[in-house]
Amino acid sequence: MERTLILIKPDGVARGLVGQILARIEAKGYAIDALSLRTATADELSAHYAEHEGKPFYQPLVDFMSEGPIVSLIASGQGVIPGFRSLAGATDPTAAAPGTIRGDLGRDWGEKVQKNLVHGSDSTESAEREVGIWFPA
Ligand code: IDP
Repeated sequence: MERTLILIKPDGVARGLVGQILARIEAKGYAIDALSLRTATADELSAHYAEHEGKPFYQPLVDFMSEGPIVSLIASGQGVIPGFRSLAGATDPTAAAPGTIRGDLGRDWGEKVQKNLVHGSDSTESAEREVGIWFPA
């Protein structure tokens, strides 16, 4: 069964949106197979965002992701990788379409980083790599 790695970022947890976001994932028909709430370690974040290292928003992104607890979860179901990215909406919450998590619930962005509530893996390879980072067991 296809699976993906989803993060509810510190802005989503701080704003009390965990329940609403999980409800959207479940309402779409995806199963939640593992779930954890805790503050990410520096190693987890540098591994997770390795592809962005060197970009101007990299350090602000890592700082933002360290601001508070995050929810990491594995969701599964047919087409869950593109399906969750479609539920999440465009990276910029202002541009994200209404009906999506970012479009309906997101608004704020940092000076240097998009505070856009959620992350979802973008391919099978990313999903397996990211599951290994967040759920090493
Ligand atoms: P995605 O989360 O929509 O897949 P990615 O390109 O993987 O977007 O970027 C990872 C995260 O880095 C984004 O969710 C966002 O928080 C931040 N980000 C990406 N591009 C920019 C940018 O151009 N400016 C500021 N923040 C960005």
